[in-house]
Amino acid sequence: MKYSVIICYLLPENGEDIQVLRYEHGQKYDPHYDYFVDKVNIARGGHRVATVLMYLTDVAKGGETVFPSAEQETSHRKAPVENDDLSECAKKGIAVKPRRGDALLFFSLLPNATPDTSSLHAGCPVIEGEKWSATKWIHVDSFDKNLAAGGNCTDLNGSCERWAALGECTKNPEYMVGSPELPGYCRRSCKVC
Ligand code: PD2
Ligand code: ZN
Repeated sequence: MKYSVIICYLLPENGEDIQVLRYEHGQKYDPHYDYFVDKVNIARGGHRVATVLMYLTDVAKGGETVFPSAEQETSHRKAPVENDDLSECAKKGIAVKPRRGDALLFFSLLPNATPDTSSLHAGCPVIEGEKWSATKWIHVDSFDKNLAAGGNCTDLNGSCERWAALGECTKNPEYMVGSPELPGYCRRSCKVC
């Protein structure tokens, strides 16, 4: 039999700072992927590989996190009666009802490190009560490191040349040039590499 072993490290330095979200009645998080498709975001720590979503409150009605494109394994299917508890939005996919103290871990990349389109997810509208959650996004590499900065001297934004001509390298050095720890996005156009 052919098989492969996948080793996935979720190291502390690969994580972004925790982001706390508060949803009031009617508020939601539209469907999205947590992985990025643009070079600039991928440059810092590479793709987001995993998300840990912590629920800080119970929510009386709504506020579920729903995965509309995911397929549930038959062995993990829940009893239909539990569905009564879910909002209409949550019934459109696999849903997790927020419960204070619970955490949801999901992956946005496939084992071959390419984006997993079935990781599409959303926060359903809060129907009753208030929802607080905390998100920890974890990258494939250190989030303190700009992977594109290594030896190659490149711009990470198509507008770098124009911005450099307008004097942005000196007006906005943090973004344009950066520092040795966290190189900027327009190092080539700013002639610092
Ligand atoms: O708070 C949520 O349920 C939620 C839903 C979708 C949070 C995120 N995405 C996120 O922080 O990425
Ligand atoms: Zn998300």
